[in-house]
Amino acid sequence: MAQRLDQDTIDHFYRDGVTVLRGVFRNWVDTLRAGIAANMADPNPNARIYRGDDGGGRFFVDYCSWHRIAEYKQFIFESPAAEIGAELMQSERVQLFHEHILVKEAQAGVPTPWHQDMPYYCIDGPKTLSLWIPLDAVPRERTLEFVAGSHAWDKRFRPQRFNGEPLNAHDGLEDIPDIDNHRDDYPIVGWDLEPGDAVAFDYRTVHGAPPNHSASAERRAFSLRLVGDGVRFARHEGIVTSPPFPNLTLQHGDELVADEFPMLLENSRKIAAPEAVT
Ligand SMILES: O=C(O)CCC(=O)C(=O)O
Repeated sequence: MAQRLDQDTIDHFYRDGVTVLRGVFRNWVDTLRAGIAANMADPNPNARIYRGDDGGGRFFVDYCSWHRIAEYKQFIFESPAAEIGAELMQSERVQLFHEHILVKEAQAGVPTPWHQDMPYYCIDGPKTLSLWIPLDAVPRERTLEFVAGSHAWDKRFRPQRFNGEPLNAHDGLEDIPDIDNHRDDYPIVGWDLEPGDAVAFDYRTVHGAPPNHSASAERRAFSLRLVGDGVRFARHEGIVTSPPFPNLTLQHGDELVADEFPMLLENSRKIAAPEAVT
């Protein structure tokens, strides 16, 4: 398998827990835009819509639709995402965890609060990757931002819904620090992005995004969640996860073997979509 990423990019991902990949999904922008349009026309019952106090555009969030949205399935199984995942995670296996779409319509006055992804999830393990793919140009002032190096803090912060409600009232986790009021204390990074670029980050890296104050431009993003070698199912009694994956019968510590999480690549070999979902 030909190497797609240079060593500096891989080193950057390991050092900072985040890196930018320019143009890697340029040929998939139309497919993903069509998928998001289909998804927004037919959302899951648990899709969430957040609105700011000023009555501007919506912040639309949905996930786990890849088995019913043909364009998502095509992207997941046919794009170079799995190969890129193998290189960045330095992993023999790349498995789908899920996809997540995050659309901030023009004038959506809702920030994405600072958070880590890992504490929301029913998994644990060393090799994780989100590929956040913008489908509109995103200038620096409204891009997704990261605290460089926070993947190595050895912390798990309390997950909250994007309106600030905690996901679990009593999870024993600590609150995320007030980064917005102490921005100078943190190494915050973010990039101007073009459609089809991707920001690649570890599930432990702290990140957040400002509202979309543009008068007319949407900010559509497709976030692909991949996992690599050594990731296991993690169930904590009484704790709600997001996504919830209600049909899983896995036990805490099990390997992540379930139809929800198809293998995409193993030992450099790409795996086709399972028949049941093609
Ligand atoms: O798109 C956003 O505003 C947030 C994205 C995010 O938190 C994620 O992809 O994990």
